[in-house]
Amino acid sequence: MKLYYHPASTTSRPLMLFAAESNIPLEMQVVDLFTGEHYQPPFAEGVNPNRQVPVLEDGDFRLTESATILKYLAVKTKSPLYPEELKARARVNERIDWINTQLNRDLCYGLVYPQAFPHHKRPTDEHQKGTLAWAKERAAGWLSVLDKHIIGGNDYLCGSQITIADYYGASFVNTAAIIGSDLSGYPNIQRWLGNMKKLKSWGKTFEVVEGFAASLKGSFEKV
Ligand SMILES: N[C@@H](CCC(=O)N[C@@H](CS)C(=O)NCC(=O)O)C(=O)O
Repeated sequence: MKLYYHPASTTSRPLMLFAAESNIPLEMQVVDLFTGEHYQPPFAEGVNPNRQVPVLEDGDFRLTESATILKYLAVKTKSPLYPEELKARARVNERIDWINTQLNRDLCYGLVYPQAFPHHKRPTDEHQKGTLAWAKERAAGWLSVLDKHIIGGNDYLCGSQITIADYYGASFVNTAAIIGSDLSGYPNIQRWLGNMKKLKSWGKTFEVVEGFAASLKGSFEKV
């Protein structure tokens, strides 16, 4: 199987981490988002007209959407990190959907990316300021739900056992570090991320995005 990805991509890192930790042999093909390779043929025309990573190819079967790819890899490898029991699996799916549709929209697309990536910056200062203010308030609300209700006293997003939802969520939540937030207002999230950072492949998976974050200058609106 071949994975098109970029290590600075939030949606690629859960797959990188899961494949590395689970010893899934993937042919790893970097698509250089920083030089716009994803806007050029053959990627843009042939591989993914959405012009985004990640993309998985399993023979002639091609799959986009990070959450779908993560579940596909987990099922294909019969991973214990994606429990088969109906309700346990539904809980994992619920967490992944929540991360992808709620937190991602306001924390990543609303607050972090417009400050970190020039092509996400809004066209005027007023527009940028309004976008950040809107997203900051909502991201704080989602983080509070995550901290108090989803994680609470648990070690992981679905209870005491690590699942693919943790692999997925950790990449998205950790984007706060790009804008210099240590999430100190959210002790349960900090503890959970601390658990995830103990995975042996965490350092290698996150080193590029950490380097990118360190290269950013200026002050940021933070959560
Ligand atoms: N819904 C897609 C979103 C993928 C996505 O947002 N990819 C970003 C990197 S994290 C990308 O390729 N961006 C290209 C760009 O911003 O030009 C998924 O979950 O796979």
